[in-house]
Amino acid sequence: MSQESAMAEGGFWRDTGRTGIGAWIFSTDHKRIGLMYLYCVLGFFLVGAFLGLLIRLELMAPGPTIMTAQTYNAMFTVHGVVMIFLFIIPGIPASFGNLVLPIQLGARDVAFPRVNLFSWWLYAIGAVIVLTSLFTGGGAPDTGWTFYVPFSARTTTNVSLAVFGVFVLGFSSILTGINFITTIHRMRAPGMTWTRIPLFTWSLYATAWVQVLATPIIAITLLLVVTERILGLGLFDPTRGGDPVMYQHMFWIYSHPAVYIMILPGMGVISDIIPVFSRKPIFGYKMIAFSSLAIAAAGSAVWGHHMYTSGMSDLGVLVFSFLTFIVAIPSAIKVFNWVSTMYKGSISLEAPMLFALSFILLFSIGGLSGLILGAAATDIHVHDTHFVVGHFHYVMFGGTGFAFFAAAHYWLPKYFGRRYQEKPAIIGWVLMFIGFNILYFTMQVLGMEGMPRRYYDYLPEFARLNFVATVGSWIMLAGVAIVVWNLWRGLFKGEPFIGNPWGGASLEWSIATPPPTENFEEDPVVSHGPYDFKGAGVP
Ligand code: HEM
Ligand SMILES: [Cu+2]
Repeated sequence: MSQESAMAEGGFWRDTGRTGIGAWIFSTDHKRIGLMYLYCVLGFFLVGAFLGLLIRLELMAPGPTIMTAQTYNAMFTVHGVVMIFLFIIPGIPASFGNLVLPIQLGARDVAFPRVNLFSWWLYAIGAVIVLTSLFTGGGAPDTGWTFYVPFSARTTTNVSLAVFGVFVLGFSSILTGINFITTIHRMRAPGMTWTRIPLFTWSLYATAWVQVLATPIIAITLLLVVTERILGLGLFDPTRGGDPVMYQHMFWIYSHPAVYIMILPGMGVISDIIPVFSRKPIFGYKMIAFSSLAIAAAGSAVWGHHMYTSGMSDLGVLVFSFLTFIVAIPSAIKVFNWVSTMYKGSISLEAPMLFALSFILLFSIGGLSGLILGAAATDIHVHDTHFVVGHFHYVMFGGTGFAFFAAAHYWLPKYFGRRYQEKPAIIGWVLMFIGFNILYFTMQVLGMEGMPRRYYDYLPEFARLNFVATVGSWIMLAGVAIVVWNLWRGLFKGEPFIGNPWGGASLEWSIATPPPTENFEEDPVVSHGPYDFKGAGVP
């Protein structure tokens, strides 16, 4: 079928069978499931961003401004829980992973399409439970997203229901991981050798192992918090012989690897975009693929760097600090290879590339501030200050968040058959980028000057920079609003997007736009690598 006739037929949008909403929430088509995830995670991102705006408004000036201290505690907790568990962990793998991975492998769907649909249902149910916890019981949880004991065992807010929701979300994540691992092992088209797998899919492979191996630990940990609250088991409660530091170990044994669930898929997006918009094969393909696995493996052994000040032996601190520095090596390899790919390339600065370039810069700033935190001596100075908040926003939002929007501009036109307008995309990106740096760089300075995190109020000497940070949040969110609105309008009403306008060489660019229900008219036989533009016949 030619590109034009696929467009006329509407590809997978025009599925036979069910109609209406049933055609979506009961569909096992990976593309529909990917889009359902996308709408959900984007919705939660906007909710979380709105809460973030309110937190910054409260902190705009010293003293109480727009909310009480208790509301403030609930605000930053819910902001964190929504952003971490509902947006950034499932964000790229569940939405773009589902949309793109099977096609990049030359498969008609994932290995277990029904399990895939079940994962989405678990995600939706988990999300509903988490949201219900805000309005029922003793009110929205106020513990921070880390649910640290002993406070989380004692507070009368609705912690039990919230962590139960997170527990359900964990199963969704594990099942997606199992599905992707199996798909990558078993469903590759003839000729799709391991070294011809596009790097986005490679990054999802590494991510999936972390999802499968680490997520059960948080599930158990959160169940223990519930038993602690309901049965008073005393595992973590020192007055009953328990150990609160044990909770922190269990929490971070999952939650540090989880930061790699968040960032690896983002790095995969960047690895796919940079070569296409530089018109050059990726530099060091094998090193990038291998470094994903190295990050996943080494990153699972560094959890203790969150606990330098919680009480452990000096030797323990030394070992965790050493291991933390090792993780920086494969991350730096990736940055080096992206930059080398661009060297002497023919770079075109369209929206996906602008988001990808800003990813590299912002992620690098975040990673370098991670080294300051990873060195125990400097960490003791900035631990639990706004420096940490700045650090993880640089990696999570500057990294994964920008990669999410890079992916949206890069791949979504392929699925919708229409594209956004370039100019508003660029204006939105500029505002996001400027506002972002005003907001989070200021936080890092505030942290170094000693402003603690999660406090309702602060000393007058921090007033000016807090004001600056709040203004930054407005600029950034104005940018986000323009970007989202432009994407939304463009994908439903924009000009047609047909063929292979970016000039990609991986398989998703070889099929019709929008893709047909079964992805491929005929089973593909792969004869070239994902960045072999000549082999793919791209000029
Ligand atoms: C790869 C992406 C990364 C993400 C998504 C990430 C995310 C985070 C988050 C969410 C926290 C705060 C946890 C809390 O609420 O207490 C944090 C803290 C920390 N991060 Fe990262 N991080 C990343 C990379 C790194 C790197 C590369 C390093 C070091 C080389 C690092 C070192 C640290 C340390 C030591 C802390 C603890 C700081 C403290 O509480 O005093 N991180 N990170
Ligand atoms: Cu960590």
